[in-house]
Amino acid sequence: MKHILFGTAALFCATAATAQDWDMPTPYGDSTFHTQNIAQFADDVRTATDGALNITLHSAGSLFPHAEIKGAIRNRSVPLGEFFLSRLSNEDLAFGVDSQPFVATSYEDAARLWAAQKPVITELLAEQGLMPLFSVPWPAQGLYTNGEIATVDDLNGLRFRAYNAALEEFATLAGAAPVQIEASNIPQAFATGQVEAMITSPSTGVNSTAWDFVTHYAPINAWVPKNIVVVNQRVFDRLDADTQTAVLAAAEVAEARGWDMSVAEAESMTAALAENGITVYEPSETLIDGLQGIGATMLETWESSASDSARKVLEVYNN
Ligand code: PCA
Repeated sequence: MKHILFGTAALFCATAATAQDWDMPTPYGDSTFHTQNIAQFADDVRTATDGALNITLHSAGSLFPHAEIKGAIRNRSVPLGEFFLSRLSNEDLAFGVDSQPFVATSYEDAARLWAAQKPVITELLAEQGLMPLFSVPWPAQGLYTNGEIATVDDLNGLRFRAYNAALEEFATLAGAAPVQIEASNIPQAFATGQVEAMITSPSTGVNSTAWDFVTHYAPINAWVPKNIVVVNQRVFDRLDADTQTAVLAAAEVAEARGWDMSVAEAESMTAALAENGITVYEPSETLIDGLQGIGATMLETWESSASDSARKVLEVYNN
């Protein structure tokens, strides 16, 4: 007994001496599958390192607002965090290719696009002392409105919720009036009349109880945008080799699990929208033609200002 107690104490001391606590900010709420996947990632790291690396999640922008998460990792306020990858398109359009309408619209496309994008953005992030750990897509983006939308003209004048520059441009070209709103603030933005339509995934529709404020959903599957989890390179380099290996292994597992979760949600969350009373309808050819036309216009603008890095992503993807 004495021996066992002594052993436990020694183990405790060894762990306590090297144990590290990492705070991890994320933008989305606890019911979001991305957050759940990251919670599992944190558990996996804790288990694999026998508690030597303890990651504490701070979801829904509770530690840092979404817009500040990348900067907080960069200046080492936190070692790692999650954000919506295409938010960085203002730094380089390479970050935003996944949010260009009708470039990659299926999981298969999205996987090929990520394969093309990953080496390029890894290099860009390295210039800022950041390293990607894993990236997971949202289900393809669909259209939420009150009443059915038959043509692009029906979007004219609608106050439209947006979450990045590309969606803002898309809404504007459709004649709508975009307003930037974080996912956690969607219900309030609709309740107060700040917005009356949106494009997002079935997951975010369900997580924000869209049936409380819209009647119709069309799976226009316009793009498949991703979240990314990024770690500060210097902080990572200071981990011992075993812990580094454990983090990278858990990240690889989290990326595969996250893509599977996303695929499952595309179906189950669309069904949940219908179960909760939303009319899910197939978009008309006229509507899709019109929206694809906007996508083509956006791609022209994109090409006129894209960096060599951004061009390379699209080139590799298209070949
Ligand atoms: N949900 C997030 C990003 C894309 C998505 O499906 C949002 O609406 O903010």
